[in-house]
Amino acid sequence: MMPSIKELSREPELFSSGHRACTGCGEVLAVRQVLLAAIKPVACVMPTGCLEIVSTIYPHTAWQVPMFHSAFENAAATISGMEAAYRVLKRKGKITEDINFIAFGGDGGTYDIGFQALSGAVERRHRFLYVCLDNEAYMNTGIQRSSATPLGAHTTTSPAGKVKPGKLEWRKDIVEIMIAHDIPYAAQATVWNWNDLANKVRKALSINGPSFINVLVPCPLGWGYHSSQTITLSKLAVETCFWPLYECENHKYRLNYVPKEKLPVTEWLKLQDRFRHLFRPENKSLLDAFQEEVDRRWEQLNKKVKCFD
Ligand SMILES: Cc1ncc(C[n+]2csc(CCOP(=O)(O)OP(=O)(O)O)c2C)c(N)n1
Ligand code: SF4
Repeated sequence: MMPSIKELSREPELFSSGHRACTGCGEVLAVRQVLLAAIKPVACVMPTGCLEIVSTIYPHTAWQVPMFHSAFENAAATISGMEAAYRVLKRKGKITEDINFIAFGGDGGTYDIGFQALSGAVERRHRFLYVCLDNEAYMNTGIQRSSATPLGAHTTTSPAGKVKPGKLEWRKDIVEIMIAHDIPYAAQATVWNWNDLANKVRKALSINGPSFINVLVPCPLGWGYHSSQTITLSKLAVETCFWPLYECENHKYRLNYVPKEKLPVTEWLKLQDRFRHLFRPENKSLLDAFQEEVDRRWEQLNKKVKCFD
């Protein structure tokens, strides 16, 4: 069932080149990987955000599958409506194909503004996969903090300077919140480990109900790094345990990758301009707090894996 690279290499690219994303954009890599792995046919929804702006500049489109652009706040409500209409048409025999529904939302459109639509759609048990493209800020409108932005990050609405040392709060744990909805499948992935992401997409789409995958998508512009380092940064997020690769399937947690040696989180932070100020002596306590929180969450996740085994 799980796709090999040989199998994926034979699949057509359903998100075509010629879009206008920055070089090294993690969002675009994630969409390509998800669409390659998905069982076709698929129909997609995408709210406002970088992905929409770079992929659908009229009269062009990078989407080679049906894609509905929803408002910022209602991607999950839109895909619920599409899925409900599909079920009715299928029951009446007007559609015979099995169609998979996928929504792609940025972290702003998922953790914050589209959250109530997502919560409602999951509670109603629509059959769809929601992929959050988490670049940890509202990138499209100029890098504002979202509830996915990590502690200490410099953004235009949490600027690091004399008044504040960047964002003062830790990020919201959206995967846990989805698990608390009793969702049958929720997972965390990156663009570095394509195999893991492809497996998760296949698994999510095989489930008769809602599923959620949170994909870390580095953003060269918003994070402040060279565009050649997108994969390095998504790998370091995992190797430092800032972004563990795990899934929760029917209440059972599973770690999909355990780093051979857990690297200090500074290895990930030091490559990004948004965290540069944390390395000044006066911000050492914030850097320590960051590491402590990563350690605490990693230990807690490991306990959940054991306890729900
Ligand atoms: C209700 C509403 N509020 C604000 C906006 C303006 N807006 C458009 S895109 C965007 C940021 C999107 O951020 P995110 O969802 O994280 O996606 P990213 O651009 O980072 O991929 C904002 C605030 C809007 N279109 N609709
Ligand atoms: S700003 Fe970031 S998310 Fe937006 S297109 Fe550029 S790299 Fe991608």
